[in-house]
Formats: sequence, structure tokens, C-alpha cells
Amino acid sequence: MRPYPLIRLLCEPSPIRPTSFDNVAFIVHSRPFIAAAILTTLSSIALTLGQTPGPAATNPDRMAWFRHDKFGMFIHWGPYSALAGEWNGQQIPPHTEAEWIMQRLNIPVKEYRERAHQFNPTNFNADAWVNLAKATGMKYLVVTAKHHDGFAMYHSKVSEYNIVDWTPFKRDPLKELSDACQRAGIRFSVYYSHREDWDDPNGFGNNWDYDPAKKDFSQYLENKSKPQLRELLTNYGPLGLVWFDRGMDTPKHAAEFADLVHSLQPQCLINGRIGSYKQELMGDYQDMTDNGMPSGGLEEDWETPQTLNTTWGYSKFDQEWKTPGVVIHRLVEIVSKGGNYLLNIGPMADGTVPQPSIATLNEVGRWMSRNSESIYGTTASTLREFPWGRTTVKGSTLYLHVFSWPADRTIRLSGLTNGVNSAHLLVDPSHKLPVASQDGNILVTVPVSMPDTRDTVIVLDLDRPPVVDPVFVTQDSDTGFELNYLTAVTSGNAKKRFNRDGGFHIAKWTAPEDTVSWFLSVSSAGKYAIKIRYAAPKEWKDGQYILTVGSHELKNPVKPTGDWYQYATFDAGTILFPKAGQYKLELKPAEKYSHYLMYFESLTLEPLE
Ligand code: H79
Repeated sequence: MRPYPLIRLLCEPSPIRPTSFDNVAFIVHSRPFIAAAILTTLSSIALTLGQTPGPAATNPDRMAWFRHDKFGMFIHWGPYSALAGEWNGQQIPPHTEAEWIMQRLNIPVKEYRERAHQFNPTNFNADAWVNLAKATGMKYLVVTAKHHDGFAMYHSKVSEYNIVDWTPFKRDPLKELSDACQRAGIRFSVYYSHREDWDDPNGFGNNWDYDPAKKDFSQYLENKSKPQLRELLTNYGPLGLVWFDRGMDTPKHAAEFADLVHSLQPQCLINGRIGSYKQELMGDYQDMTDNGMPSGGLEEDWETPQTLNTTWGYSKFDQEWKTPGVVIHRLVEIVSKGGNYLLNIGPMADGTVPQPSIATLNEVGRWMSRNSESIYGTTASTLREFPWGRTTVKGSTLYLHVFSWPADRTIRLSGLTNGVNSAHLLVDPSHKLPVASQDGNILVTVPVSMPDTRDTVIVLDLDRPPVVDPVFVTQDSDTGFELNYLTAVTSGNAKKRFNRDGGFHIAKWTAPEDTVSWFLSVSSAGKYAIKIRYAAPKEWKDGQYILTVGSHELKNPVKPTGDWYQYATFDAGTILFPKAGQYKLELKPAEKYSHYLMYFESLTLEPLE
């Protein structure tokens, strides 16, 4: 077994899905400078997962706008906005989502309906909301057509419990918003809670008014949920996406909703919460948990829904507003990790947006008006986070988002092996910045004072798309290694993913060319015990995995762990590192299977005495 002398990771973004490592070449440099390159190209394979529903076949053309636009406005608005966190003198607990008030305080259906009767947002102005989104730099808008309380915020013929028929307002805000979006060039989309319904006797979630034993869920699906979704897909123009929530009970039911969307609007995207959280992902992209932020590395389309304070629907008790700086930094962090930011406002009962939200979004919009080139159409950066900030990528252009201005006027970029043609401030292309190279770092000299104290963007024109040194996982002298998705390098169809119940994991690998590798910097030579942690449903029990370090190979069967995301830890054998140095460890399917190898979580290497 020979430690690798020097390993370079070449990441050429593919034109189709640049944020994933679709084309990864490992170049092992030796003297003389001759490289052995293994190029693995992603080929889309049709997965046959037996009885199991596979992920929706995502059409890259359909995803193009989502991948480009990055930033959307989420709007939570309904009868709960009028309660604003309080009912009959009772307040919802601090940090509770105000749109959950009916469930949290077990408000009887009759009384909640009575309050909904009085909902009259006379100051609602669709253009004002849409123009706010546009001025912020947001490109799509997702509004609650029906939240879990069951009240339709549009003119539904399915149930009179809707804003036109049930309130003095009598207008259809979704129609007005759809029209306003059309005028402004914003993609109109709806949130529809397809499983939860606290108003319907057969819907999910209300066990204070209704006896769960007497519920007929299929009645709810056939008589309310699907017909309402059909209305939304028919009467409100082309929808960018439908944002489902709280996961449907079974994959079969979820597939019926997906089919309904596609049958009426084939281009409409579906978010990742359409299906059961305990099953394989359905929908076109993955959603993080509410307000969630991945540590990094996701290799498929994703989005995170986040809110400006701590509630989604308006609460008069919640004044914990995020600052414009925090919003800009999150936007950059999300985009640098290849995701989309769906940022929520909770308008008040009269239809106006809380002033602090407007003030923050206007500031974000001012930043976007100068810097949006470094956001739209960019891809995940393979460079790590730096003490001064983060990076986004567009082809051969690297955007340095500087959050902390360096006292010594020097931005240091480590890990980037490219040549740099030129550097300038994004807002002032004529002002070139000196670039130098020192000890493998690229140094950019910046002006004394920080032009934009929240995020100053510097544009680096590179000789080609970023080529980044691999990250070596290191060990403290006598401890072992923990290897997971964060430091893994995938190739072929192996993908780093997120599932609400399954957490961060690696899946989609079905054949030996779908590999997962780590680069280790071993300081303590010797024998190590390997443990592997994964989940595998029983249908995958014919699988075997191979673990290699140099010429040393371990082969083990994949043992079923029970349910879909029920992880378990297994011994995988021992491995010898004969001397300290750098090694590559690789994990892959032994053969081609008609299912994933496993949902992989981690490998641990424990030194043996
Ligand atoms: O629409 C927003 C939330 O209302 C919705 N998703 C975002 C976009 C959501 N649905 N379910 N959940 C969030 C998770 C539910 C968490 C709960 Fe609770 C914990 C429900 C009851 C306890 C949160 C905390 C709500 C009340 C307390």
C-alpha cells in the first residue's frame, strides 16, 4: 500500500448541473508531471426500486429558473394573522409559530370559523407585496393558499370556507397576487397544506374537535385536498411551484398529488415535502427543515425556508427581526452551498407588511441592486469557508463575498490552484486590485476601508473554472477518523443528500462506478477498526459494499436495518496504514444493483493498540 504523494481534485462544473460534482477527475501527480486521470461522468439512470417509488424524474429544463433565481419570497397570511398570537386572552408560548395558534390553544372549529368570518384586510395591495419582493431581488413568490387551519385564501368552489365567500373582504388575493406577479415578472407559486387540515372532520391534525377513530382520510383527500389543488393549478395562471408541507402519509397518496400537478401543469415544480418524510425523497428538490442551514456539500437542488423573525404567520409578540446584514450573509451562505433562499414575511390582518420587515428587505434590495450578479445564476463553491467570508462561482468567475474586512488589506485564498487574470470590486470594474501568489495562497490587496460593511464583493477572473485542492481529513495524534458526507468526494451517481427523517446522508449509488472517497492525513501508522453506519430497507439485502485503501480491499454484505432511515452501526473489518502519510479511502457498491446500495451516514476508524 502506497500513500498518495499529492492529490489534486479537479472540479469542472457541468453545464447541466454545475453544483453537483458531476464530472470529477482525480489527478494523481507524480514526477515527471504525468497525470492518471479518471473521469467519471454522470449518466442519468432509470432506477428500479422494486415496490418503492423512486425520486421524481427531474427534468433539467424545468429546473432552470429555480437554479438561476436563488431568492424567493414566502408569505404566510390567513385568519391566524388576525389573531396575531393571542386568543381569548391566551397567548401562544414564546417562539411558537403564530399560524399554529388554532392547534396550540385547541381553538374549537366553530370559534376559529367565527374569527375567520371577520377577516377583512382592507389595506391589502397585491402590487405593494410583489413590488417589495422585486425590490428585494426576489424572483419567485410562494403564498399560503391554505395553511393547516384549512381556510382557503382564494375563491374556492370546493368549500365556502374561503376568503371570498366567508369574509366581508370578498376579494381573491391569490388572483390579485398572480396578476401582480405577471406584471412584475415574478414567478407566482402557492403553498398548499395537503395533509393537515384542522377544519375538515376528515383532515389530519385536529383531535380536539374530531375523534381520530372516526376520520376517513380518503374523504378529505378526494373531497377537499385534491379538488382545491386542482383549482389552484387551473385558475391562477402558470405556477412556478407548489410548496407542500408536512409530508403526505403514504408514497402512493403523495404520487397522486404529484401526478395531479404534472397532469395540469407539467412545468410546475414540486417541493421536497410532498411525500412521506420516512420514504425516499419525492418532488423536484429537497427542502431543509424550517429555518435550517446545511453544513454544506449537498449535491442536488435544494432550498431552505426561513423567516424574518421567529414566526411565519404574524405575531404581535415577536419582534426578533433579523438584521439586513444577517439576511445578506444567509443569502450568500445558502447560494455558496448551491441552494435557494425562500424568505418569509408575515403580513398583518389589514394586509400591510410589518414596517421592520419592509425596512430590512429594502436594505437587502439595495445590496442586491449592486451585487446580484454574484447571486443569480451562480453555483455552489467548492472552496471552503474563509475567515473573511464565502465565495460563489459562475463559470471562470469567482466572487469573493467579504464579510470581515482584513486589517492588513489582504484577502487570502487558500486551496485554489487557478491562475488569476484580474481582480476588481464588483461595484467598480475599472478599479483593478493587485493579486499575488504566496506559499500556495492567492493574495488580493484591497482598499483600506470596506466599501460595503455588510458584504463587499470582489470579482476574480480566473484562467478556468475553479480547481480546488482536496480537503484532507486529519487526526489528532492518537484519535481515529470520523468520515461523513461533509468531507466525502462523490463520483458517478453517488449523491450527498438531505431527508427530513434521514438527516444528511449519501445515496443514489447503484453500481461500482458510483464511488465515495475521502482523503486522509494519517499521523499514527497502524491498524484501525472500521465501523460503518447506514440504513437499508430489507429490499436492499442483496447488496455488498467494497472498501479500499490502496490495494487493500474489504468486502461486506449490506445488512438490512429495518425501516427507510433507521440507521445502525456495523463492524466493517480492520485496515492497516503501514506508515504515516496521505491515503485515499474509497467506498462503493460491489456490483450493479436495481436499488441504492445504502443510505450511508458515516465511517469511523478507531486505532487498535
Ligand atoms: O408553514 C410553516 C410552519 O407552520 C410549517 N412549515 C413552515 C413553512 C410547519 N408545519 N409543521 N411544522 C412546521 C413542524 C411542526 C412543529 C410542531 Fe409545533 C412542534 C408542531 C407542534 C409542536 C411548532 C412548534 C408549532 C407549534 C410549536
